[in-house]
Amino acid sequence: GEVRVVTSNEHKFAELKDLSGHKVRLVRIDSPKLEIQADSLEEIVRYSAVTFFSLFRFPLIVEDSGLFIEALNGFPGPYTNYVKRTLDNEGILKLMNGIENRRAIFRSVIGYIDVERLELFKGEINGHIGDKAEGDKGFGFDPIFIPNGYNISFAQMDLKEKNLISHRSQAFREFLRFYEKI
Ligand code: ITT
Ligand code: NA
Repeated sequence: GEVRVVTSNEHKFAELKDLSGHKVRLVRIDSPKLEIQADSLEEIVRYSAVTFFSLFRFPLIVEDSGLFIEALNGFPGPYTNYVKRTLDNEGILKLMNGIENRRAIFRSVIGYIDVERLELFKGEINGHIGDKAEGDKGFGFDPIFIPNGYNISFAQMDLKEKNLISHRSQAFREFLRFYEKI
C-alpha cells in the first residue's frame, strides 16, 4: 500500500525510500514537524503522528531522530534539530574539545499511524564524535559521527552503505516487518 512520510527533511526521505522496496510505496509530504518541547523522541513522534493524522486522515509515518553524546549527558538528544541550526558541527566539536570520552549514539523513532493503530519502531547505532568534520555526503551531523567498527564518518559513506547500519534504517526495517503483516 501507500504510506505518506511527513518530513521537511529530503535526506531522511531519500534514506527511507531507498529501503522501502516493493512492500510499501512511500510518498513524501513536505511539512515540518511541530517542534514541541519534549524530553524524548517517542513523545515527539506520538504527538506529531496524532496531529498529522487528525489533519490528513491517511496512513502516515513521522520520524524523529537525535544524537546523544555520552559526555554531555545525552545532549543534544531530542533537541538535535535545534542544535544543528545553532551550534552545528563546529559548535559540537568545540564543546567536545579536550573531552576524552567521545562516545555517542544516534537514535531514530519512527511512528506509523492509521485509523486502527499508532505503532513506534526504534533503532540506534553506537559510535563516537570524530576530531574533525569529514565527508560531504549525507546530512546533519553525519560529518562528525563515526560508527563503531568503522574509521570513516557517516558523511564519507554512500547512502546505501549508511543504510546498512544506521539508526533510521534499523527502525524502518522493523516497521517493514510489521507492515507486511497488517
Ligand atoms: P522532520 O521534518 O522530519 O522533523 P528534521 O530534519 O527536523 O526533519 P528531526 O527533528 O528528527 O528532523 O531532527 C533530527 C536532526 O538530527 C536532523 O536535522 C539532523 O541534524 C540530525 N540527524 C538525524 N538523523 C541524522 C543522520 O542520520 N545523520 C546526521 N544527522 C542526523
Ligand atoms: Na527533532
